[in-house]
Amino acid sequence: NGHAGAVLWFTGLSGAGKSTLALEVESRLFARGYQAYVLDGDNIRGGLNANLGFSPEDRAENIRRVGEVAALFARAGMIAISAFISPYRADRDRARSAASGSFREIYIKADLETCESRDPKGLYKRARTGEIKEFTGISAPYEAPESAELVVDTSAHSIEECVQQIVDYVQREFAQ
Ligand code: GGZ
Repeated sequence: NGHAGAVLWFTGLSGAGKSTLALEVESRLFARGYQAYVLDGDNIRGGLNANLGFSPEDRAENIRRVGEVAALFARAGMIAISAFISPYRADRDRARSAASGSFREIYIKADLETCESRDPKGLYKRARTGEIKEFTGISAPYEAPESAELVVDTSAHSIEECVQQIVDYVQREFAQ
């Protein structure tokens, strides 16, 4: 484990590709000898953050806890890959402060129309009818990053191209 610890903080809309890219980047990095681990809704919202929903306050608390956990992973020498919408700039900035110098914000960018047309779980449809309230991009805000270290556009590039872009970036920033 010759590399320094780091936090790769993915942010983007539901359906932008955060989890897909995070899991693929994790396995590519692992194959190159990095210790990488994905934090996402699947392993955080079911357990540590099971008491939180999607109000602005709960999202802030969700991101605060994830930011602290990701910082601990980095201090343990790992590459933590966080894949949450994290819609509020102030919450992302707080996560950055928690991890200090090892934090890199990666904007997984896709326009709302693209995300809504993908709609893999039918959530946008349910948000449009009002069945799901406070849905990011429809009835809740998303504050796009203004100075992300890396922007990956999944509506313009294939998954494979996006994965490669991120892995190349990590190898440049956090050499073995
Ligand atoms: C946004 C929601 C909502 C609402 C449920 N708004 O695409 P998904 O389904 O699989 O991932 C989304 C996930 C968002 O959770 P996060 O922890 O990443 O959000 S945040 O960072 O804002 O705390 C989506 C699903 O949960 N989901 N309700 N109202 N996404």
